[in-house]
Amino acid sequence: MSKKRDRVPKTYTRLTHPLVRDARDAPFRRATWEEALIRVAAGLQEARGAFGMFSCARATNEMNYVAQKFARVVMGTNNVDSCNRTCHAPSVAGLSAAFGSGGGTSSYEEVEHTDLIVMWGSNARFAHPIFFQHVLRGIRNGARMYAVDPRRTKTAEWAESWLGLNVGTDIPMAHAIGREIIHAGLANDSFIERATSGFEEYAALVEPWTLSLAEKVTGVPAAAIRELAHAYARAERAQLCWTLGITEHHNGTDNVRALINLSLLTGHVGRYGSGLQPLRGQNNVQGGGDMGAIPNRLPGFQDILDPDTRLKFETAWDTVIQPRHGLNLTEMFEAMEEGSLKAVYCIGENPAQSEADSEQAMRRLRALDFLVVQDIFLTKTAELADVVLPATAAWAETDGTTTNSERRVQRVRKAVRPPGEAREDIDILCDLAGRLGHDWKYADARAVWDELRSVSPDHYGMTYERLESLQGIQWPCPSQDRVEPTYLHGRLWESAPERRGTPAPFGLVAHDPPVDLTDESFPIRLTTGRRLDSYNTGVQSGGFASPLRRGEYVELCPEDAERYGVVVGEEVRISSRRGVVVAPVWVDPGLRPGLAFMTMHFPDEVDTNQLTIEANCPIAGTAEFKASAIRIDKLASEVG
Ligand SMILES: Nc1nc2c(c(=O)[nH]1)N[C@H]1C(S)=C(S)[C@@H](COP(=O)(O)OP(=O)(O)OC[C@H]3O[C@@H](n4cnc5c(=O)[nH]c(N)nc54)[C@H](O)[C@@H]3O)O[C@H]1N2
Ligand SMILES: Nc1nc2c(c(=O)[nH]1)N[C@H]1C(S)=C(S)[C@@H](COP(=O)(O)OP(=O)(O)OC[C@H]3O[C@@H](n4cnc5c(=O)[nH]c(N)nc54)[C@H](O)[C@@H]3O)O[C@H]1N2
Ligand SMILES: [Mo]
Repeated sequence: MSKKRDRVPKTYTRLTHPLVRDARDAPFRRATWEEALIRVAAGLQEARGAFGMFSCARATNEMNYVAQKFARVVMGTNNVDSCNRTCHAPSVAGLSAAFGSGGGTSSYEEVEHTDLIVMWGSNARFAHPIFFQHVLRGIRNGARMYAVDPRRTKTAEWAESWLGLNVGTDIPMAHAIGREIIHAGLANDSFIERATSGFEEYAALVEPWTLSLAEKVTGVPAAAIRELAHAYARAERAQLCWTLGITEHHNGTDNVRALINLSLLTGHVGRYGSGLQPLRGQNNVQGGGDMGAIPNRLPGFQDILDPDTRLKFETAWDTVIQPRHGLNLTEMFEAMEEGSLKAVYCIGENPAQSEADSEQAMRRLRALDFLVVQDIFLTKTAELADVVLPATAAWAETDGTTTNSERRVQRVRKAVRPPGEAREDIDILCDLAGRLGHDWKYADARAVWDELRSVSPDHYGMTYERLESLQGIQWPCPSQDRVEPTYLHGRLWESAPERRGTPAPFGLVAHDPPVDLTDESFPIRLTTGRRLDSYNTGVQSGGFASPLRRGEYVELCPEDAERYGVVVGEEVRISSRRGVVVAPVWVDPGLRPGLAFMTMHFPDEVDTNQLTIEANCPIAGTAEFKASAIRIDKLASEVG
């Protein structure tokens, strides 16, 4: 066995005191909080009009509420966003376009009481293990499961049928399923008639997508596509779950719309056990968006373009809110390139390693006039900063709430004393707000939450007492004396048209293959994602050896390993049109010829994002992490 299998990934040291540098190239030195915050206040003061904030999807709702308020009130900008941009922004955009609200429609328990579970572009066994326990219970209760994923993942191993499609062919797959449902007479005509719009156009759009054409494009046998179509349409109740295999594409929002169409066609939405579940990424990425740490929405997912909504917040916050969308994370990086964004306040994000085309991202971060990073570890992004502020870890050292993928708000509590001089994110933000002329006093997290409740009708009914006694509450929760159904959009099933509300439109979306084309020079399709044993850029999960984790490898199917003459553990050079990395080979029979897989978990050892392409979904701003074109070369042949 190769020694490399025992590599221990980089250990990050916990930040315990502020760091500053005296010149751009000077090393960090320890500073007092007073000195560090004076510097940050000066840097931000200078950056008015050219400022952006990255907020932390691992931190609490309360912290995200204060962070977006800081951007909007103290800095006068809507340029505030988070890693939601790199993962589920297309889900939020697609669901909002169809139903007017961006949340997943069902609750976890519903997969236990459903007849069919479709896991589409989602490796929940690895990435959502708690949710997957509910899935397993559903299967035990008799539900059938289908997996649609280019790789035969651990999730797919539990499925009745695995549809191993080519990367980036989800729209052809969905359209062929839609066409088959229509042609087989399995569409839910009465639901379509009452609750949707645009069916005729949709039927015409999918008409060319015969099963045999779909087989050609997706690589999945026609019979398997037909079987899924019939199973989904015939099921009494069905849950369609998707994640990044759908969203991390240059047309991620279109992909999401194509899946939503299937629920509209069959009526699998708005009922207990039937719905749509985009399983969100980081523990509080749902909450971060709900709290307004996104450029187009105020807290409670309220529309920033609506004058009455703005007025409500302007009154509550005694400020003027810019009547336009701010820049999202992707656009902020573009604005850095143009020079119109000069300062960034980065809280609990590591974009130097998590952005697609990381060389480019690092170059842009380096070119900023002022970068302040507030984190619990000295990340690669923090290494580029002018000032580094040590925060407490939300999940064990802070009081507050977080919101999971089923929209459930739950309490988190301070259980551990933070190290050194680390301070809570909210405390740091309020201190800075004070230095910049805004006297914010919150006695505790609950005071922040109560302010949020006063401006967000969907959260109004969730007092801390109720959150504690009910062990979490799902939004919407407008009333203090009842809880709403566990699923959304029941209105679509109302018989009275006025109670049914706006019909949900079919999304008229067309197939558009990945941007980074494979050709003779770059013949292999690389898709990237996750493993059970590691977390994102590895900052929080690095530093320990485990028999479970293997460090970074480029995974190939056995046939390709043989074709390239490489064996497990052998280091190879992996090149894309953007960069080159070296990593050892792993052989995974769950892959298919022409398809390789790498993670994003060990960027200090192998920076996978040097290979990925910054081809962004124009609606959501999410990059095509799931499809780049690469070449693999033996290292030995180079030398020889
Ligand atoms: N253990 C662990 N859990 C995590 C994380 C972690 O780092 N480690 N990160 C969290 C975060 S931030 C997120 S966003 C979630 C992500 O959770 P997931 O989205 O489930 O994770 P990924 O592995 O990125 O991608 C899911 C699947 O998409 C498939 N895929 C790739 N291309 C395509 C395609 O074109 N079509 C289809 N249909 N499928 C495709 C991949 O083969 C992969 O199995 O996980 C969260 N949970
Ligand atoms: N190749 C490839 N790249 C990807 C993806 C992919 O599938 N493939 N997926 C993308 C996705 S879905 C995501 S979400 C991003 C993740 O991208 P990032 O969010 O940039 O990466 P993380 O490693 O999760 O960084 C989280 C940071 O938050 C800090 N932190 C944790 N808790 C707290 C807290 O309470 N307070 C503060 N202040 N800091 C805290 C951690 O120390 C860490 O530095 O990566 C994206 N990049
Ligand atoms: Mo994510």
